[in-house]
Amino acid sequence: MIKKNLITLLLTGLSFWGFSMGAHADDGSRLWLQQSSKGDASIYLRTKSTPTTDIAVQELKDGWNGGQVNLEIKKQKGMKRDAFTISSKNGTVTISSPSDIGLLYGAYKLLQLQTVGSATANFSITESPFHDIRLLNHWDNLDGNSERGYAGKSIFWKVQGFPRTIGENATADIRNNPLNNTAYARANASVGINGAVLNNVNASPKVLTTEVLRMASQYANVLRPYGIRVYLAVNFSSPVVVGGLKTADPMDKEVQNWWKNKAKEIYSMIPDFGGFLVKANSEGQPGPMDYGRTHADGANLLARALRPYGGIVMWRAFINNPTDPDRAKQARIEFEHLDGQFLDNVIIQVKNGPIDFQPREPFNALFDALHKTAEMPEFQITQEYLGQANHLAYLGTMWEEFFKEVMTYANYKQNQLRARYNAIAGVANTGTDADWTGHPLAQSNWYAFGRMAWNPDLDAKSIADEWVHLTYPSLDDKQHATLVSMLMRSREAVVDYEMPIGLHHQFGDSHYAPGAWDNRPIRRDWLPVFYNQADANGIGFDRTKATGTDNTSQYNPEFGDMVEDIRTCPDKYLLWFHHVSWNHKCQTGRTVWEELCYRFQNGINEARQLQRDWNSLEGAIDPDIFHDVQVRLMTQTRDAEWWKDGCLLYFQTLHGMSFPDFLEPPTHTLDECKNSRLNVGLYRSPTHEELNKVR
Ligand code: BDP
Repeated sequence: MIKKNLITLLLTGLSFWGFSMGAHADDGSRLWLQQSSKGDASIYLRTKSTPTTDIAVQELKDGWNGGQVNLEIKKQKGMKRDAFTISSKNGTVTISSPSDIGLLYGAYKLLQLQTVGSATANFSITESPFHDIRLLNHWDNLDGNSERGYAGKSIFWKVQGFPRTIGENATADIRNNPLNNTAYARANASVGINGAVLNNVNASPKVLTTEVLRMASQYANVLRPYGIRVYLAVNFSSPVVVGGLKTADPMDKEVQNWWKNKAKEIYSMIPDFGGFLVKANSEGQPGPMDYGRTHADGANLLARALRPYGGIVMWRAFINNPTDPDRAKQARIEFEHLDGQFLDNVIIQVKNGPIDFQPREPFNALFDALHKTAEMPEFQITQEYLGQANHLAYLGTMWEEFFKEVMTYANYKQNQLRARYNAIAGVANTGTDADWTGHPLAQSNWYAFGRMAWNPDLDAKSIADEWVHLTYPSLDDKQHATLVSMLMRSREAVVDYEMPIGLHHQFGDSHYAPGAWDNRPIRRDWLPVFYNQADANGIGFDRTKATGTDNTSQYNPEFGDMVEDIRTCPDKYLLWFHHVSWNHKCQTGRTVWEELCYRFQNGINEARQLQRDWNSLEGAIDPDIFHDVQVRLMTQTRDAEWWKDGCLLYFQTLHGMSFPDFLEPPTHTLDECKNSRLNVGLYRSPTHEELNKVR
């Protein structure tokens, strides 16, 4: 008995020790911001100091291992405010920029070059952002939850903090720890992100109460020196719910005054407030159409209120109340005819693809449909449809594909440059988990978003390479290459087992597990069977002009004609644009049925390869992080197997063909797949609170 207790005690002690030591060693919370300085650099500020230059100087003191660095403000004609030059001559480095924030960006860049190994004695670089407004959208609710957040709770709003203690007791402490305020701001500034929408697009009207605005202003104070502006998502009914008015009709004088006064109040608290993000008349949210008005009437109402202060309105084009039988056409149908009616401080915010953040989508046909209205892409950094925080899916490759497509087929750059405001947004994957993003390797997506928002010409591989250098600087060359290659292959693996050859939206309820058979009596266009259109003869959603919904002619002919013609439509979009027979020959020479089997199997093989690759890094990565990722990769492989069995067994019930020899026989029955509840008990890493308790 005594012996047993002793052993238990020992074991508890050991695991406690092991856990806290491990967590202390590296819990992932430092992100890509590793510090390495010997602390003897000479940093000279050749300009008046500001809170922002103070940070730049401090970052260099903490991190720079070379000799002297000079920081100087230099206005140059045609140079953007955020741009900077770094030049190093015989080891003396000068960072110059037209603004203090440009100096801070330059300082972070210099430190990154040092870690990557390219801050040599003589070099010179100039960097200038392509997008002027580079935003994170946090889908965080005031009650502390985060919509489609898989990394714990909201980093901004406390679970218990709203509405109970809001007001006098409210503190704006990001992640309950004042030190972490700067971690969030530093991480963003280090990749050039310069704005944050602090709350969910499904916005609570309470966001515009004075109490919440006061909290937002505290965040603004913390973020301002890092060049980050605060924005809020607002509910179109706010004048009714918060203001007590009878209507929110944009043509009503009282409503107009209410927004004007609200803007005045906001700017008295947050002088550099960025503006509003609005989801209107979509998925049950109120909007101008409730009053027989248009999107332009609604957006302009808010734009007029913010205009005197330089604020913008980001009006979302994700209108998920389809009037057309094909949801992919909706955004363009809703907005094209309104071109020219929006004020120039309105930007239409468009999801990259026309359906909803699937692992692969062609670009939304609304890009390039508006010629007098600004548009901005919305990416989803949080992996709602890509295995959430369980699967590895580096999204740099997806965004690179998007930029290539819109630059080739939709005049992306020209359109951005002609607009008064040139912006881009990403739905954040941050939460209260110790490592911020749930999956430790999903930090790469936050990083990649910032880098591509700055420079959409960057390739995903070089960003992955940078991120691995910065986050795991102690890997040797071979290990480094292994991790970069894992990132680079990861998203295609997810595509293979979740949406091979353009088959899309096959998700069950939680947007996690397969649901290809799902045919419940709910809205048709929410159901997998609607998107797969599978029966005994064939599969795929016909969006052609010839026989389908004619989504293809919404595109510029160069792209539209290519995907319309089944001979030139790339396999990756085959079932997105075409309904084909199971025996149709793909470009690979395999039939559609064989190709689907081949892709699902490949997805599984790739997931297993990710496991093997990761295992080869054991000992080179902090043990806690190593173990954390190892468990998630195991889950990913398990899920890939369920996806294959679920989808293929279901399709087989329709056509009765046998499985090709190369396919591993199923290990689950279709009934098991239907009841798999894969999303229950998702693995997640400990939150800050839990870690603190253990400590
Ligand atoms: C869908 C999400 C939902 C969001 C919606 C949106 O499932 O949670 O509210 O998009 O973007 O992808 O508004």
